[in-house]
Amino acid sequence: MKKLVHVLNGPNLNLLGKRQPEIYGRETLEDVERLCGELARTVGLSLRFEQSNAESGLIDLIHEARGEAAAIIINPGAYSHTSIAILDALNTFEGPVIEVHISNIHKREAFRHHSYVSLRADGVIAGCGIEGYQLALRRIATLLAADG
Ligand code: CA2
Repeated sequence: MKKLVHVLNGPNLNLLGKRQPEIYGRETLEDVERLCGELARTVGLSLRFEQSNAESGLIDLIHEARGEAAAIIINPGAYSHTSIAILDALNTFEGPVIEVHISNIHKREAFRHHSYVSLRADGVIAGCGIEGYQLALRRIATLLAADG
């Protein structure tokens, strides 16, 4: 039975590839899902790929992951910088968590430099474009393989 990884995306990421390509690139969230799906097959993992524009929606998805996922990859969008509630939800999840940011948040406005989610994340990837999701999935595959 393949282990399941939840890939969760926060607010406005449904617009990926449709606005601000100079920051976020030209690929869409559907492209990200396809690329992650291909890599998941290669490394022997199953994926559930989700996006929510709502803080409560992301929290509900994290709660669902508690019951079914071995690991979470999350790009919480702007909630990274504001949401203690999402941090609290992630703290109830027992498996590995990798935080992804498409842009390099440390090269941007000061308010993006801090992430509450990083207090829980086992790894953080920023500034690698959408490739960051694949890097995160590779890291998850390593961590889950080590876990047995
Ligand atoms: O770099 C990232 O992945 C971010 O998590 C993206 C968030 C931003 O608030 C974080 O500081 C960094 C914004 C997501 C908005 O996504 C869009 C994508 C395309 C067009 C417009 C928005």
